[in-house]
Amino acid sequence: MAHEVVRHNLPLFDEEGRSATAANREGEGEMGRSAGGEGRDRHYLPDFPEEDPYAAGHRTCAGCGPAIQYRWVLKAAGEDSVLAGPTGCMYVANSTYLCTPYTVPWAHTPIASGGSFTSGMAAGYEAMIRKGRYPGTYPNIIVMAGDGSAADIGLGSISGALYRNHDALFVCYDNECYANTGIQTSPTTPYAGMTTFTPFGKANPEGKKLPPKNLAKMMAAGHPHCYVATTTVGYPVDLMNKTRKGLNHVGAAFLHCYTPCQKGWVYQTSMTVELGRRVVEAGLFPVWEYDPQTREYRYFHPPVQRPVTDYLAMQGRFGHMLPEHIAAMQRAANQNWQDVGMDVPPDLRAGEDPAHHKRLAEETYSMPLNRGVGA
Ligand SMILES: Cc1ncc(C[n+]2csc(CCOP(=O)(O)OP(=O)(O)O)c2C)c(N)n1
Ligand code: SF4
Ligand SMILES: [Mg+2]
Repeated sequence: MAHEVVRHNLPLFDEEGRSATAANREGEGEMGRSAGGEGRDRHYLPDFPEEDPYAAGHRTCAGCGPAIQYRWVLKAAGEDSVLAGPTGCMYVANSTYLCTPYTVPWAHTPIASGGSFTSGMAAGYEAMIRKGRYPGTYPNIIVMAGDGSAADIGLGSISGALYRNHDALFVCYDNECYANTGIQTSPTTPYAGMTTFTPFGKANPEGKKLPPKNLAKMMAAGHPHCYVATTTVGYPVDLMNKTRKGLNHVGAAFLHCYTPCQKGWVYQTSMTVELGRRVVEAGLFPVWEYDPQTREYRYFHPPVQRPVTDYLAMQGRFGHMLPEHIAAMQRAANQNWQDVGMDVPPDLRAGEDPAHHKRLAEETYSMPLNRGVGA
């Protein structure tokens, strides 16, 4: 007789009533375009669980965005979780002989096979529970792959797992480069982002010439039966709720999370979470979720809309940008604003003209003390 597969149903965190911190109230802090910035911290100050299945003591860089994301995802998932991690910083920096920061089972996979390995774990737990060989509840099965893995080398195996609809959460932690091997370009590296494979110079003054691959939209469009969402380390409750929604969804779920890499992007280490908000407020990383039931997208409309320079000028990887490159970036951001159903304010529209800009290194912007120092 087949045994029933019992699944977790994780409660969501309350996102209401978190509209302001002290520095976020009218007149008390610089909040960019919207006076007072009401709602900017809507996803902050949560009553998070105390458990930390991703414990302190790992060896990632100070301010590492992927490490922050790992911690929030695992806090949301809890102790009844099993993990896989394809090769990348979050494998290499987190595991040495007989030592990992995980308090839950974790396995390393080759960079190309995060999806297939995780499919096997999911199918194995289903089969063992059905046959009565595993007495517990179906665990939270999670793989967290870098962008080089999820958007490039391992894209096929993750797409296959989504297509077959294995009951697991597939996360791409996106630091917009192949970080672990020395900051090479990946498909999600933004236009003009400098990496060791996209240096700027006379022939290529902007560095990277191509726009980033739209990984999450591709996953939603190509696997419409899956829960798909984007989030950033700037919005912890949003990140944790989308983790839980993905885990509660019976079938495959994909989460694309923006996670700054201070080594590769060259910014002040305390600015990781700030970048996670600014990238959204600059219109460069739309935050949304796709509901496979209704087949609709729900877009987050940030209360602050910033010029792209407010984001770019914090990072050394963009320090070489010329006026025409900044204008091209503003055009891309304005297109995103329209795509998510928001108006483009006149001064952001004016920013599409190169004459509106100086070289990035000379631009004034809203946080001059935190200017990147050059990659
Ligand atoms: C098939 C294969 N090609 C190349 C490598 C070398 N390699 C190890 S880690 C890594 C970077 C992975 O980048 P990403 O997935 O974005 O993770 P990150 O290092 O940025 O955390 C690469 C290219 C490998 N391990 N396997
Ligand atoms: S190189 Fe980047 S992704 Fe890797 S540990 Fe350092 S900050 Fe994190
Ligand atoms: Mg990466």
